Amino acid sequence: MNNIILITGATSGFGEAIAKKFASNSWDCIITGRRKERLFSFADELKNKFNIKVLPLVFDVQKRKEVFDMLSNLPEEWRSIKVLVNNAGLALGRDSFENANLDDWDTMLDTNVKGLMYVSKAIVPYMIEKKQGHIINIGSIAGKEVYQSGNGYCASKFAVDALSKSMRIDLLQHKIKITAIHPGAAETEFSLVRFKGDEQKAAAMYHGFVPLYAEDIANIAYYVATLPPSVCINELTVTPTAQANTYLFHKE
Ligand code: NDP
Ligand code: 8X3
Repeated sequence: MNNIILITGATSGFGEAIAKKFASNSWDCIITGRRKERLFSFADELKNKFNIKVLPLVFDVQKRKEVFDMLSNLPEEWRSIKVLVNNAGLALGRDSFENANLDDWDTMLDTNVKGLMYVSKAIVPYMIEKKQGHIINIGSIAGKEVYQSGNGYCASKFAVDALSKSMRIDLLQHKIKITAIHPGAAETEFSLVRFKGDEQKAAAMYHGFVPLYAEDIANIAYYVATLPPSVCINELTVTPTAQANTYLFHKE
């Protein structure tokens, strides 16, 4: 029987790359996202290319009922989830505190924090029952140090850092590993979403240096997930070589 991984937010960026990485190593994948067409065609691609089983589930991690309706009663053959990657998330806007949009704050906190909590709460019972499990939370360097006009996004990712530490303590007795991966600047759809479709603004984020790519994070996720059962990487912060912290880049 293949190992099973569940990845939230697998319709683009890190989530998509993580699914490909694990699928190419014969893991069966539960993949989620809101964009149904993309998710289903990606599921077909994974099945055809890697000859694995894929369960695509369309739901919004912000919606508590949807999360539990989808995940609480998984078919028996999908319940032995070995790895959960809490990846679905976003930034919206980059405005100074006094100008920030309240709806953007709500969406970021509901998605990045409450969504991660709901999904984890729905999946942990399967892990407890099987006495195995590894939860990988995708945080951010923005959850380790703040930056100008990062207010709501930074708060949401600091919460992911806190939750990762808290889950590690509470779930220790169940032998569930918790790893937080905190990436720096990575070229995905992230900035396009943050700047609400403004392609020029999004592209400008990555001018003058080589950013991280989704595959870099996928390789790291695969490495931490395939260490011996007795070894857990608690957290790691990974940046492009050209990035020293949240605001200092060496651009050429
Ligand atoms: P992308 O925008 O490429 O991917 C985000 C994914 O999250 C999509 O699959 C999207 O799917 C999903 N998603 C967003 N909101 C929801 C929701 N409400 N319900 C379900 N799924 C949702 O960005 P990244 O791959 O870069 O981002 C992935 C994670 O990495 C995020 O948590 C982000 O904060 C974090 N991160 C990104 C960095 C970067 O520089 N790119 C750096 C550090 C951390 P869909 O729209 O189909 O629902
Ligand atoms: C994404 C990285 O620095 O743009 O989490 O916030 S940053």
